[in-house]
Amino acid sequence: MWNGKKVSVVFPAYNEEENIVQAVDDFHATGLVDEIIVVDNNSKDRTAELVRQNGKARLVLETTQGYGAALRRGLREATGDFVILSEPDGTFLGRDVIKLLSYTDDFDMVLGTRTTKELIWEQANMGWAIRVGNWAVAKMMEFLFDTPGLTDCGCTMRLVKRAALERFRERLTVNASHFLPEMVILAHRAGVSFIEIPVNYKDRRGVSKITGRFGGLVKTALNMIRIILRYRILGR
Ligand SMILES: Nc1nc2c(ncn2[C@@H]2O[C@H](COP(=O)(O)OP(=O)(O)OP(=O)(O)O)[C@@H](O)[C@H]2O)c(=O)[nH]1
Ligand SMILES: [Mg+2]
Repeated sequence: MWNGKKVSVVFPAYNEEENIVQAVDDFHATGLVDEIIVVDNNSKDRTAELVRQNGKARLVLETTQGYGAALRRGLREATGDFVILSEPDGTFLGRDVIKLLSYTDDFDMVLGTRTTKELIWEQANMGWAIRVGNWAVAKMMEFLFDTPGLTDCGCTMRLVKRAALERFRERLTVNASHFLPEMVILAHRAGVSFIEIPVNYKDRRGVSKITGRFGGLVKTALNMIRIILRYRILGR
């Protein structure tokens, strides 16, 4: 609970058996989280079984494959007044939840940014190319849509108030890994106020599925640029 309001966390999970239980426990350890939704996305490992055993998160199965599909499902399932997106792969810290929540008096949406060098842990997958790429795509969005300052287009860790989410949730379309920019564009267009704040970013445990591979990184970046231009030019 935060100021008497319910806090939900959404974890998209595809083959996260190495991390899932620890992530659920870490976010619950804040004492602020009321509900954790693990969206299992056709995992072939023991992710679902471990969530059931652990018993501290609600397990939802999403069969449409993809990071965006899993997050969209989680956004529909969450019942809290504050909905926080994160990843159960060991890269984000549960305690950063308090940073996101502490901005909710002033903003409808609070986006994490992984650009503060002091908060990027050793071995984190945040080399020069990824950092600059995320920054460049974020700036492109900022200038083309005249949004508040943006420095990281690829940070899953973020909070949105449910009332604000409901103003644009049904318009979300992206099921693949370039989901995040569309969320920002649609939120901005719906008049949702937001700010970016620094969060910690750690090294991943387990197998990386998107930006850990060069091909995945380039594909995601190109798809992000394409959707930003499409919204700018065609408006949809
Ligand atoms: N790639 C991918 N990830 C999914 C899918 N469904 C859910 N996820 C989850 O989405 C999150 C993002 O995937 P990651 O592999 O962490 O990709 P990343 O965050 O870009 O890169 P690293 O954290 O450095 O590996 C993880 O929590 C995955 O478990 C899916 O179909 N594909
Ligand atoms: Mg990750």
